[in-house]
Amino acid sequence: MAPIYNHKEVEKKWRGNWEVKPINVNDGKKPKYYCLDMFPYPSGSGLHVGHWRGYVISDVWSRYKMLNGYYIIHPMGWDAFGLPAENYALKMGVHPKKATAENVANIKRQIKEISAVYDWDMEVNTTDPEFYKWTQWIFVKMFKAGLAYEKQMPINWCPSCKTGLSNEEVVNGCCERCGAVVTKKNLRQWMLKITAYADRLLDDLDKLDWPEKVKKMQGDWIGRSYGAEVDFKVDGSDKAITVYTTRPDTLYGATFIVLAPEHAMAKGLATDETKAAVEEYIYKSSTRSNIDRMQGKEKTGVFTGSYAINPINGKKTPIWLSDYVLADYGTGAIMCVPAHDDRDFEFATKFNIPIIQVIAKDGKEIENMTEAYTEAAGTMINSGDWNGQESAVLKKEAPIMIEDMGFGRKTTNYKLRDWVFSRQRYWGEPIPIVHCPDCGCVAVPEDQLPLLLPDVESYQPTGTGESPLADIDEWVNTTCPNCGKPAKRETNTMPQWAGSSWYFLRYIDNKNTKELVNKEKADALLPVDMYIGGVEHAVLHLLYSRFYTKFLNDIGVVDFDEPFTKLFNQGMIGKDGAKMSKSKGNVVSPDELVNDYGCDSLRMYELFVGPPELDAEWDDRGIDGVHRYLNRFWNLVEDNANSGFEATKDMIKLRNKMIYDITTRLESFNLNTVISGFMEYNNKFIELTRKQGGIDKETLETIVTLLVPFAPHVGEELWQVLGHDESIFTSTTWPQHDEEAMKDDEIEIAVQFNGKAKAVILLPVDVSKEDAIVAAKEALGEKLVGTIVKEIYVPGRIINIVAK
Ligand code: ANZ
Ligand code: ZN
Repeated sequence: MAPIYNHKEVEKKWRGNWEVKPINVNDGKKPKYYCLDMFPYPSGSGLHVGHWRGYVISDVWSRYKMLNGYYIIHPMGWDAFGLPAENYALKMGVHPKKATAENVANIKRQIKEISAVYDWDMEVNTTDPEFYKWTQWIFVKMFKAGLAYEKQMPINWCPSCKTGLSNEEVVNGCCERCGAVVTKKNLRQWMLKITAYADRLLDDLDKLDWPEKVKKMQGDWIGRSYGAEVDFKVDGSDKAITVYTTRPDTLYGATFIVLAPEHAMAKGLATDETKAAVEEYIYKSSTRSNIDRMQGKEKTGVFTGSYAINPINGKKTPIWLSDYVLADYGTGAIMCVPAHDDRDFEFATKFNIPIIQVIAKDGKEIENMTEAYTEAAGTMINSGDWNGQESAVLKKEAPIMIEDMGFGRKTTNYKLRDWVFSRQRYWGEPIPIVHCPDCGCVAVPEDQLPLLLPDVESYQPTGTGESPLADIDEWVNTTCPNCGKPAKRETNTMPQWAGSSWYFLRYIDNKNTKELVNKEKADALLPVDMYIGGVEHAVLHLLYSRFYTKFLNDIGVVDFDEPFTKLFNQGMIGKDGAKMSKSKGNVVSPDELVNDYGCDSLRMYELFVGPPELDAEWDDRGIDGVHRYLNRFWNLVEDNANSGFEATKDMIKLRNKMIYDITTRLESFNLNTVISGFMEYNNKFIELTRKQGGIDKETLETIVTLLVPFAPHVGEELWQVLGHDESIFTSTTWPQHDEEAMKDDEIEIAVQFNGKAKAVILLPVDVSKEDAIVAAKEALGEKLVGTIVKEIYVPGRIINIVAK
């Protein structure tokens, strides 16, 4: 009697074996394959079954690539600086350093339960000085390249986290981390000039094998638009207002001008009569949050009392202020064309401003406009010399015409803003800058990095706009690296994204004290071939990483300019209809499931719950089915391992079909159907084995190999049962299917009578038309009535007999 499947024994044994003899070794001959997980931040709540999902997907993929002859780079590390770690530490009342170390140890233990082939020699931790030395080094390089600069500006401020935030960190007007409503605060900031890379970040999306959805999100975020700036002279003054428009073709329809309340000219346009109202409006807008302004139900605004001259026809147009115009986009001023823009239409209707239609669908003017005509298609009307032109054509030509006429110029605009890079918090990389009264901002010399984060007693955020570091006099007071005079250190720290923007480069050379990464190693092992993680990073982390990589490419650190060739976003696991999270109390811990069913069963069940790219609802009960399957598979192999049975044609056929099906599903990431495929094929093998009295060893070896990326412990154990001493990963390769052997001798063919399906018959693959018709008629029997007028045979598919 063969031994029964005992997951605890098997898993313990193979984990031990893999430690002693690693299965993924770089012999310098194999091609590399870099499969990367988005590294976790070590939170205190630990891993749940939702976290497992992504790690299982990446491990299955890594092991599959190993069996395809690759040396796998499959590292893991900790994104441990920043708000999440610090907020947790504050809540628990422990120093972030201590909390982080504890959490890392805990999560590492939990991750090891997955039995992924991580190379722990490559581990990195963003809070390790040897790591953040290079995070600071990149900043210094950017500073020297003019890409890191100081600026006093109103920035997004989270009153709960008591820190500034980047635009990307503000989601629907709220803090991405804690959900508090974000306000504005005027602060001195460090900025990174990501806008200098806007075009490359946009254009290079084309070369990425990423989900279209994510590429679109990045594209929209960068938001390049082509249009024109048009100068409107202010009536009775020598000043002009420059507006930005993507629709210069509608210039004849511009019946008013609107400035953002923050616009530098806003106050000055007021007349004696309007002064009070204008100032009140400006003040009121400054107290409204951006989200309020964007989503405000009704348009508000105030007439300044001044007029501008539309340069194309010399008409006087009133100048208004309204907060639906954003101060920091375009020029902060717009020309309003109510006939063809929804917001302008609403505004004009509310304030009784004339509406002039300039684009007409079939050349016909709309009698009673009840809404804006927003399509760009149509011919120009009410537009002087432009009448009769196609608006779509004019839209492209107008910027140049305006340039020629001398009142504007062609321009490109981006939604992307420079990156607010400083945080007024303790738990981050100190920004390596010294402020000298004589020399200004001076970078800490590269050979003095890392600039260590000092230990402090009080790391609570101050809320004053200063980081807690500002309180440590002996740290703040230093000398200027340039002139040696007394100077002060920068006390802001970097945002949590600083380390994660480049960590994937460091894994492969994590102990290098001289360089960020050795050039030869980088050439051999980078970039990342497959990146797996959640879709929540579609803009933030992925955009920042692309920016950093392009910069490091520009300064010669790496010779590629895109970090992640392929991207896969796994869906989230939910429970009771909600995202799994500790605060919702719906967390399912893997611990008990691993104990009861084993790691292999849980790995397979994680994939079985649904298409990996979609969200899925967790139900513990399903794991039982996977576990039963593994037991049946185990018994099939154990019972027949040494039977000495010869391969039969049927068995070879079934084996090849399985290779084909599993491989194609795996290649297209249909991982849930891989698991259901295992179950279906297993039943077929059991049935056929019963029928023919046994199963041959090559078939057993094949099906064990197909399973091993998914259930590595069971796979390894059964490989040994089949008589192998070496690990399956080092002693075999992924099976290839044989097209010929897969072919069926007989195929199912549908029989139709007068086009209606009547029967299905089994015929030899190479049956002649005559024989097929004879068989079909036989199958139809009494259903065949009338005089036959046509006999159609579509080889291998359908026979249709037509009668009258
Ligand atoms: C005239 C016009 C006529 C416009 C029309 C649109 C339709 P994107 O694609 O987003 O670049 N705009 C310009 N600056 C703005 C600001 N700071 N705040 C709010 N809106 C602003 O859109 C550019 C269009 O949005 C511009 O073209 C401008 O309105 C508006 F039938 O100008 B348009
Ligand atoms: Zn100095």
